[in-house]
Amino acid sequence: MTFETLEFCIENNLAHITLNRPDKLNSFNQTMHLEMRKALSAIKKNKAVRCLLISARGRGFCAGQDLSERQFSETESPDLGATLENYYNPMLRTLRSFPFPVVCAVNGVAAGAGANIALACDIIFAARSASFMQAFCKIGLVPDCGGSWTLTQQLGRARAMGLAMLGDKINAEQAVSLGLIYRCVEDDKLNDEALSTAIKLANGPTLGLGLIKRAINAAPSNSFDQQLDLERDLQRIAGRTDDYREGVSAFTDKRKPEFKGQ
Ligand code: LHQ
Repeated sequence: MTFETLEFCIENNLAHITLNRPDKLNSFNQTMHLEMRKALSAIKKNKAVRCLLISARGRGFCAGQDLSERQFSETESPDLGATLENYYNPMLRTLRSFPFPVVCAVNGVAAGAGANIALACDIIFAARSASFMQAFCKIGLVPDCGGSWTLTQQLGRARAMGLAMLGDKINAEQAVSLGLIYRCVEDDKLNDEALSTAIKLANGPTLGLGLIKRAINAAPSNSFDQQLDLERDLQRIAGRTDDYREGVSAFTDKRKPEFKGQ
């Protein structure tokens, strides 16, 4: 599959999408939306995929929606809700519901929708020089792509409100200490670190990893009791996988497990 705004490949159980409009800081224009939809749909259909890595070309990760495509007229106002409904929301729902890990490598500025797409991934690495910015308030908009949810869940009301209303840039180290991302790495190590983690996950106990994702994603809306019940149900499923058997055998035999994702 060849695209104009993305690089896309699936190799050895790992799908890799690279945002590739570096001159416009990888902001989402219509072509990129359509290509992203096609890439995600190809991943959904390919049962061999066990991890997705999202990275980006150039000095930015993604500056959100391409603002140069927004046409204003005297008589009509744009329906941004439709853009969310048709493009961003399906993308975010797909990333959250993939039954395998989604790793993100944030190489530079991640602004607006670009920040919240990154924050919706499962394991987020950022280069030391990267930054995150809820740019929406600067142009009169509301955080989208799940940002109002993610920020509130992860930071609490006061800090979510501050970042969303002031649009301050935070750097990668701050994002780690706030609990927004997993790790900050040196700029020249980012791609290697994210790729080696993605390869490791693509060779991991995929069903179990997918169940971990379900448990952690469900936790914010569950009571402790409900979560205990969910853990019981998911562990029942995990305990019946070949990879659990392999994990225990490898432990007993003192060897490295060879997980098949089954
Ligand atoms: C851009 C963009 C951009 C086009 C940089 N578009 N060209 C959802 C539903 C529907 C519609 C509305 O939106 C949404 C969600 C959203 O994402 S809303 C938020 C949209 N994003 C923004 O408001 C961020 C706008 N960009 C910026 O504030 C800055 O560019 C940041 C802080 C990201 C980076 O600043 P610098 O490092 O100083 O770079 P720069 O501003 O010089 O940008 C480099 C180039 O990229 C430049 O093009 P040029 O041809 O002049 O070199 C920019 O125009 C272009 N670019 N963001 N979103």
